[in-house]
Amino acid sequence: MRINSKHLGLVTKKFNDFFLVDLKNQESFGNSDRFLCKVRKSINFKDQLIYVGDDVVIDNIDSKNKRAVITSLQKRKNLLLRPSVANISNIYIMFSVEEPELNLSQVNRFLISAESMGVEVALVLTKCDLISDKKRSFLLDKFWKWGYQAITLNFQKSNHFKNFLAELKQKECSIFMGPSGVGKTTLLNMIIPGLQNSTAPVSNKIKRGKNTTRNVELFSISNQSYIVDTPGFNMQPLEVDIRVLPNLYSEISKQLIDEKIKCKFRNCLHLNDEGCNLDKSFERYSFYKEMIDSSKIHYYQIQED
Ligand SMILES: Nc1nc2c(ncn2[C@@H]2O[C@H](COP(=O)(O)OP(=O)(O)OP(=O)(O)O)[C@@H](O)[C@H]2O)c(=O)[nH]1
Ligand SMILES: [Mg+2]
Ligand SMILES: [Zn+2]
Repeated sequence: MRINSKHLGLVTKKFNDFFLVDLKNQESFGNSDRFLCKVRKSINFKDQLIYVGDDVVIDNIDSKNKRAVITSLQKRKNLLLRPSVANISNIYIMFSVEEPELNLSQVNRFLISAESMGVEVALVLTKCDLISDKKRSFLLDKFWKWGYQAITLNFQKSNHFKNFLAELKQKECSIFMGPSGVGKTTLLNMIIPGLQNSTAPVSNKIKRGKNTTRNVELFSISNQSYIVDTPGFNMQPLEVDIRVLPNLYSEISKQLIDEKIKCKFRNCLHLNDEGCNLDKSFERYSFYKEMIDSSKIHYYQIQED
């Protein structure tokens, strides 16, 4: 795509001061449309850094050596932190049902942290070959109650991957996030023909992943669809304001919005608050409480008019 005779590109990888940029909309500059770029020295992006997923304008295109310079950064829709990725449309939280074993509190933290981004969030359960059909149904039912229709995968069943790929092709830019060793890169290798990124078995002793993927990288799966693979990390730091926390739990927001339940205080945290009318008999309530309790923000109640 040309903007004032310059070219619009997408940052797919970042290392030190260099960026790999794919030309958008398939303008052909030889056999590959990927350029190694630096940012033009005279440009000051007002201290804004450039991240994977950013749209940029490139100039000084050297099609023989595949080099170019980034001259400006386009406005971004959103920026995910840890890992830093821009312009995400869908977050896929990935967890294995075994090896490493499922930790529900950790699943919840990843989901809530993703929900705070304001984009579509989905849950993917991998390694379903390691559990019985009965256990799989049990988990599907559990997460349904949490508000998620989980996608279940099993690398012995290729039809699971085909269906999932068809879904991903409907999305603009999907990111795979979850702990190390759950199979994020394995999935990517299965859905992108020819890609053979490194994967590694979980360690025998502690049944944890080995942090195999080290970089954030964006891959094209069709003209308009991309997937981002990320390094796995086990603790998801939660940087969510507790005042918005209730809205991120579907079990709570359903009651407050759909069922029009009202508590005495407008900003009720639904703990032991006076006049709280929330039905707290849902499974994730203990996780919700833990999150609020661990937050250090001081909070004052405002009486409902
Ligand atoms: N049994 C079983 N093993 C799987 C499945 N998917 C992936 N694995 C295995 O799980 C291990 C870890 O997979 P990776 O793809 O490296 O995991 P990752 O999430 O990318 O891990 P990091 O890059 O460290 O974050 C590999 O040995 C895979 O072969 C599955 O469906 N079933
Ligand atoms: Mg990986
Ligand atoms: Zn309440």
